[in-house]
Amino acid sequence: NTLSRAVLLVAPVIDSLQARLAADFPLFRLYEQDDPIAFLREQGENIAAVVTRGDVGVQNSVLELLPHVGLVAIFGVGTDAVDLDYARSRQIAVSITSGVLTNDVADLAMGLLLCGARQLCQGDRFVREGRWLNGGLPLATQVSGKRIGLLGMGNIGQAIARRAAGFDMQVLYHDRKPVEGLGYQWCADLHTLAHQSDFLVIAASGGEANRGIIDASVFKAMPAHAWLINIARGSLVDQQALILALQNGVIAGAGLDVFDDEPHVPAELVALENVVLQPHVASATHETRKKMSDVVYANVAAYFAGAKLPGAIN
Ligand code: 8YV
Repeated sequence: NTLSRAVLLVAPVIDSLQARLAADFPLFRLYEQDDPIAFLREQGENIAAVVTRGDVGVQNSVLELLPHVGLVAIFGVGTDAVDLDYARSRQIAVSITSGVLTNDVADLAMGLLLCGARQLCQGDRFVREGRWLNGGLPLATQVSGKRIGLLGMGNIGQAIARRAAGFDMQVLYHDRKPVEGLGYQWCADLHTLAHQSDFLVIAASGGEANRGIIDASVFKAMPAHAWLINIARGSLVDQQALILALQNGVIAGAGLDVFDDEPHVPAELVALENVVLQPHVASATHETRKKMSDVVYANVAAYFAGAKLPGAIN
């Protein structure tokens, strides 16, 4: 029965991956259904694997209607939108695309940091709007030699730290415990890190445990000249507190690739000159999205072949 090999795509992923999956498996697209619940009630028992994105995940209410599902393959590394305890209780494997997007995400973190501190977007607008003819751009903030504080020292945090070292930056970090074999200075608590950072960069996982940990008290601990960079998840930041901190000069600026309620970005953030905004694109390069697709496909194929999953996390 071929339908027992059906794959459910919860949210759109890159076309080439959809085409590959559709060529080899019956593929259902949940996001195209007018009535997703009615669709799941009808087709749910045929679905053996779910493919979704890191930023979307899959709700338990969907998994509950898939009695035979055994895999959730995530296009991305974030597992915050999947209830891992529930998946474990149902013996549903969860796979991610670890490793392949690390460099791109670290590149974008440095890009946001440089763009913010060196006013690259302002400079671009300044030239395009013909304002150069009437004088120069206000002075920017130096990056080289400054202190970068990383919240999270996993693969992505370490890749950012290596890049920052190339800018002669002093690297500090906070994580649950010091990461062995790294020469960077570990701070036992987030507020100490915030206090000592010229650039505070969030490279930690989302999820309930970290929800809103970058709050008003953290902004208060940061120096007034400091920048916040977030390439992780919007949920880690109290977005309203960030807006207030930016409006009131509590911190100097922010470079953000992720938000609370994507793709909605509050008008208050859009109105601020000292904010650099990106539409969640840290892993969005041709090269990396191709590798992510290959990993997702490999996990789905391995699952149906009864083989070991290359990206399993549980
Ligand atoms: C992607 C991500 O943007 O890895 C993640 O968790 O958030 C990103 O790589 C997303 O999963 C795909 O759109």
